[in-house]
Amino acid sequence: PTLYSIRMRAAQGGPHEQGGKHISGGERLVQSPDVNQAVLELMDKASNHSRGPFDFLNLIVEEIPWEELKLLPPLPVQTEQVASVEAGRDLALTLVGKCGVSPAAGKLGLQLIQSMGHVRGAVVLDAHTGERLDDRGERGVRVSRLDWRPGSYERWLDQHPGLTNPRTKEALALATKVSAAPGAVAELCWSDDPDYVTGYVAAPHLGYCRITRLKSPGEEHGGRVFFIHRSVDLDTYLTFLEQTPVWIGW
Ligand code: PML
Repeated sequence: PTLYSIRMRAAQGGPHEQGGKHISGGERLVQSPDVNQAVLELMDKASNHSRGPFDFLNLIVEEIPWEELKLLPPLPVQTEQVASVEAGRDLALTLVGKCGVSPAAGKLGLQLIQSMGHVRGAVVLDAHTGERLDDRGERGVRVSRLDWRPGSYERWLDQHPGLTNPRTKEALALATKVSAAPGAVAELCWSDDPDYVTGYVAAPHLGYCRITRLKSPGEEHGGRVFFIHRSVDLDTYLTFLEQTPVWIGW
């Protein structure tokens, strides 16, 4: 079979480039017999999004050489129950700190996500100073060309029966790729979905640490921050996130 990357992004008010508001995005990496099904699932994802309806949808299907594909096992997962948003954010700061993010950079990361509108992608920050390092502006950095290896998510779910939410499926795959990037220090994320308040900190040695409250219900701000070592070559880092095809699994 042939390997294909499928990317979807949907907006309202025209294409993103012409000021349309971002509604939904999705990434798949599947073999030729599964392309139709994956396209349908991405269309469903865009159509059922709470921010919808969209009036513009962009879909790209492109062949990927098999020899470029990397296989990464998913990060280990744990869930920390916290009693309040404050406790959740304090814990997030402590965790990113353990991974090598300075207190100042950690606080900047929290503030940034707290103020993010409907940014499509992530923001890359220097783990030491908190300075923004990517040049992607409003658009942010989009992690692309990743998916679970066929059968692996089902195996993972057998071992984690409580974690059936599709958000966890997607976020764990993404965080696993982000943690494997050269220079990665830690990632901090919570959703911009006003009904979903669980977020996470992920990092190479920490794993994927879910935190049950990182924002208040009804809050529409959310997004992702990637903390990295300043010494890493930014082009190498971004090329890995945007271009290197990765299957999550075994
Ligand atoms: C989790 O439940 O594992 C956290 C998922 C965060 C999802 C972020 C998003 O979908 O925007």
